[in-house]
Amino acid sequence: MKHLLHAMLFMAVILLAGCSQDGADSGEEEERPITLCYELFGSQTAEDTENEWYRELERRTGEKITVQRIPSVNYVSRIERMTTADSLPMAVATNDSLMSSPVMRRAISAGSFWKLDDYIEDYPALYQQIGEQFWESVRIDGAVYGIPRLRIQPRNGLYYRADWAQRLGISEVRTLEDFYRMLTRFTYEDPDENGRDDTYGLGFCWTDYGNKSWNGIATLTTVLGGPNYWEYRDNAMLPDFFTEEYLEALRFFRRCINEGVMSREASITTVQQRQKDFLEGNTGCCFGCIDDALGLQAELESRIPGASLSVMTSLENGDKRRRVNSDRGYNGMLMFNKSGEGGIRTEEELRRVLSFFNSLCKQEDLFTYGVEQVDFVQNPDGSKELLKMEDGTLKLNADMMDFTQIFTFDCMTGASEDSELKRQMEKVMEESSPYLVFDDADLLQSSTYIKKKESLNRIIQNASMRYILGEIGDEEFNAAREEWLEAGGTEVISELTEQYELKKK
Ligand SMILES: [Ca+2]
Repeated sequence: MKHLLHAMLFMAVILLAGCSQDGADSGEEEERPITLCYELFGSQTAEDTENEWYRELERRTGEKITVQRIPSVNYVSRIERMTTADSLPMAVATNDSLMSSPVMRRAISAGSFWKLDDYIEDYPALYQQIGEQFWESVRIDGAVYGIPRLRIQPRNGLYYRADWAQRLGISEVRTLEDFYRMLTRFTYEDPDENGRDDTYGLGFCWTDYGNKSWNGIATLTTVLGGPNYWEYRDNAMLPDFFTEEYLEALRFFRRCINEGVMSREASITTVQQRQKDFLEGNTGCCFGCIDDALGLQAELESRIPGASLSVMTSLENGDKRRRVNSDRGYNGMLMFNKSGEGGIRTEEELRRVLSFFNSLCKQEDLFTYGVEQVDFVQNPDGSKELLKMEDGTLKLNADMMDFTQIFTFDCMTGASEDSELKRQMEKVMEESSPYLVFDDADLLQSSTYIKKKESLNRIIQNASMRYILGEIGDEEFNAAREEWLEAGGTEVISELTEQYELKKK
C-alpha cells in the first residue's frame, strides 16, 4: 500500500511538472529554474554542474535546478555581499557563522527572507524528516526562517591513524594519558616504517576562538569536566575559558609542543595545511568533526595504501562521568530569499520550492547510492556497490558536489560505503549519546557579542595560543580574562544570563 501511494505521488509530481512545462495555465514566473547556493568544501570546480546525478535529480523532482557553489574559504563574506547587494538566488544554505553575522541578522529583521511557519506543515515528508524539536529550535524571534541543516550531535572529537596504532601494538586508548602515550609513539616510533623521524603525533591548527570543532581545545575542555563553550553555573553564564578545565586543556597542548609531539608551527597552521599534513601521513591524529573521517579515509587510502582511521569523541577522566562535546544537531539553515531579481517572488513560487525539498525526502536512494552504472553497480547477490574514481574517492560524492550541504539524509555529510570505519562511527555515536554536554548559550543572542565578536574572540584566541606556546603563564592568562571582561565581556555575560533565565522561565 505504501509503495502504491509513493507511486501515485510520484505520478502526481510528474503530471504537475508536465503542466507547468506546457505553460498552459501558468505564468512565465513558474518557468524559472529553482536556484540554489551552497558552500563547496571539495576540490571539484565550482562551475561543473552538468552530470548524470543532477539530471536524475531533475528528472525525479520535475524541476530544473541551477546551483551556485561557493568555495568554503570565502563563503561567509560572499554571502554577506550578495545579501547586501540583493543578488542571492532563491535558496541559500547558511552556516552557524552566517547565522550570527550582523549582515544576515539585519536582513532577517528587514524581511529579506520568507517566514515558513504557515507553510511547513503542508509538506509532511519534509516536516517529519526534520522533526518538531529542530523546527522549534531554529526559531528566530519566534519565527521559522529556514530548513535546519541537520548534523550528528556527538560530532566533535578526534580521528587517528588506526593502522599506525595497530602496527605499534596500541590496542586500547581509554584515558587522556593513553591518548598522550599514543601521540608520543606516533612521533618517536616510526609508525610509517620509513626509517626516518618524520612524523608528529598530533596535527593542530590556528582557528578563531568559538570555532569549536577544529583544534580540540573545546573538545578537551568538555572531556576534562568543563563547559561546552558556555555553562549556566551559580546564577550566571560562564564561558569555558574562565574555568580551570580550559587551562588544563591548554596545558595538554603545551605539553605536546614541549615534548615534540606537535609542531611549534601550530600557531600559524591553517585548517587546510593541517588537513594536507594529515593526508600526506605527516601527522597521526587531528581533532575535528568525526563525520569528516569517512571522506578523509577514502582520500587517505588512495594516497597511502593500507591507511585506516578510527574515531573517538571522549576519553576517560579518572572515575568521573564521561563527557562528550555535543553539537546542537544542525548547522545553520536553508533559507529562502525574498529580495532582488533572484528572489522568490510569490507565495506560489515559495510553495513550488518547498515542494521540491519535500520531494527530495523521498529520494534517499539517490543520495545514498546515486545513479545505477554511473555511481553504483548492482552485484549478482542484490547488494549495491559504490563505484570509485581513480583517486579512490567515491564517484557519488564527486557527482553530488557537496549537495548534502543543502540536504542530507543520515545527518552525516556525504555518502559512504558500508565500511568498518562507518560501523565504528555509528558505534561511537551510539555510545556517546548518554554523555552529551550541550552549550547553554546555544541559540541565545547577545547583541554586544554580535557587535564585538571578532575583537573579543581575538583576546582569548591570542592568549590561548601564547599559553600553549609557553609564552605566558596563568597570571597573564588571567589578565586576558580581565581584558575580555572590560572589552565587552561583562555585557555579554549579563545579556546571555538574562536570556537564559528568561528561556528557563
Ligand atoms: Ca617515519
